[in-house]
Amino acid sequence: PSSASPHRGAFIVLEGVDRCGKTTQVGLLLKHLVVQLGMAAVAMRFPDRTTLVGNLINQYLQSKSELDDRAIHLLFSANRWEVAPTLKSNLLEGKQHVVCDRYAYSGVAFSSAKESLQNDLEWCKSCDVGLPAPDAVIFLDLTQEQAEQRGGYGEERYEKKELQQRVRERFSQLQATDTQNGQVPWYVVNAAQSIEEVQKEISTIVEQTIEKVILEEKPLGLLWL
Ligand code: ADP
Ligand code: FDM
Repeated sequence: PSSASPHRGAFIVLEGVDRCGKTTQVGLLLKHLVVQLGMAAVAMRFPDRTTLVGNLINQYLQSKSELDDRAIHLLFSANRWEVAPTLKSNLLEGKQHVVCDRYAYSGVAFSSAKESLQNDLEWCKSCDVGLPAPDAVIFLDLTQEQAEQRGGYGEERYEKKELQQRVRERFSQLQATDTQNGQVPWYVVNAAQSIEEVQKEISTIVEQTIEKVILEEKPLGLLWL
């Protein structure tokens, strides 16, 4: 890691299907950056269930309320927009690296995996256009079959086999268009490895990303613009 003083923090997003290990890895990565490397870093996650909008999302995910597919999609997006000022301020004023558990990619992948929205990928994306763009998306890749073996699977609304399989395909599609546009680099990590192996791969990617952001004085990008 560079010893140069950062002009801003790097924005790292971890994505993947449910149970792929995002929560585990965000915690380990944060510890690595803060404790081992002495950097300023914070963790964030979406949905952020602590806000008013997040509360509505939480009720929906726990099947305590019903909402139209477009309405819940807009709430997930609104949840990012309401937290975006904090996200930006962490990166730009606080100069802290942000390690984020899920982002707009989950938003589009889950909504557009639903039958009612399967032909509306562009509409799904449009709500999140212009949000802060990540400097790297780390995709923890795990098959639905492998995810199902892990603890706690099936508790919430979206933890169903067919939907999760379509979600995984949508992530691939989003990776392909991001790669074509050349704005946000994606890194696919095999999440079926041990926790330590996954962590090692993630740390390497993140350290390289941070170095690039600092050395090239990379400005914060705008998502899908
Ligand atoms: P997510 O946040 O993506 O849903 P979690 O980090 O909560 O995933 O992990 C889901 C479950 O799988 C937890 O019980 C966790 O301890 C376990 N787990 C996480 N990473 C691994 C791994 N590499 N190998 C085996 N089990 C794992
Ligand atoms: N999810 C998450 C969405 O459907 N749209 C979104 O924009 C986001 C951020 O919410 F099934 C889904 C993905 C997952 C559920 O996520 C809750 P966590 O990571 O389990 O809290």
